[in-house]
Amino acid sequence: MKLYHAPGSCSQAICIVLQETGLNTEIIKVNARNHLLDDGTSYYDLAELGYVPLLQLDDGTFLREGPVIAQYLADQRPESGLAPAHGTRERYQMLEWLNFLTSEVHKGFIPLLYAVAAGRWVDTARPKLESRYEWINQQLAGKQFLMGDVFTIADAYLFALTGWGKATWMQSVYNANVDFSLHRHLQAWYERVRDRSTVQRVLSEEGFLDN
Ligand SMILES: N[C@@H](CCC(=O)N[C@@H](CS)C(=O)NCC(=O)O)C(=O)O
Repeated sequence: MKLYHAPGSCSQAICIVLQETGLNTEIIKVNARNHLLDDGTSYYDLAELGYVPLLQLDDGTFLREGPVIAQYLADQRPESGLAPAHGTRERYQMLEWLNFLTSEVHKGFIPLLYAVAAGRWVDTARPKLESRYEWINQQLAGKQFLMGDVFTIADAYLFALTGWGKATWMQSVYNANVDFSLHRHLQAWYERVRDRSTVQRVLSEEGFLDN
C-alpha cells in the first residue's frame, strides 16, 4: 500500500492509524502548497481534487476520504480495537464521531487556517468551532478516549485536527488559534494521546514534537 500524505495535515491521523496497526505502507509526501511530489510530478495526476489523504491499495486502486481510509486500515487489524466491529452499536457511535469531526471540526477550522483570506468570517467561525470543542470537552469527562477506555481511529482524527488549534503559528500569524485552556478533559485527553509511543513516532517524523 502507498499513503499520500502532507505533514501536519489531517492525513497525520492516517499515519497514527498505520503506526497503531503496524501495517506496512510506503508513505509518499505531498507538498500541500504546490501539490507536487518529491519527484517533481503533480499530485493532481493521481488526485483530481488535490487533497490528502489518498491510499493506493496493492491492487493499484485508490481509497479516498480520511475517515474511510482510517476504517479500512483499522478493519485490516480488528484485534487492534481501533474500530469496533461492523454492525455493533459501538461502530455507529464511532461513525457518529467521525462524521462530527469531519463536518463540524475539520471543516470548521478552514476559515481559521485561512484567516487572512476569510476576514470577518473568522469572527463567526471561531466561536462555532470553540463551541464544538467545549462539547467535546464535556464528552471526555470521566473517559480516557472518545469511545471510553479504548483508543480508536476517532481519537487519531481528533488529535490531528486539534494540533492545528494549538499551533503557535496560528496565534502568531493570524491570532486565529483556539483557546483550549479551560477545557481540562480535552487537555488531559490530548496529552494522553500525544504521549502514546505511536503518536510520538509520527510527531517526530513530522518535526512536530514540541506541540
Ligand atoms: N474530504 C477530505 C478532505 C481532506 C482535506 O481537507 N485535506 C487537506 C489537508 S487537511 C488538503 O489536502 N488540502 C489541500 C488542498 O485541498 O489542496 C477528507 O476528509 O479526506
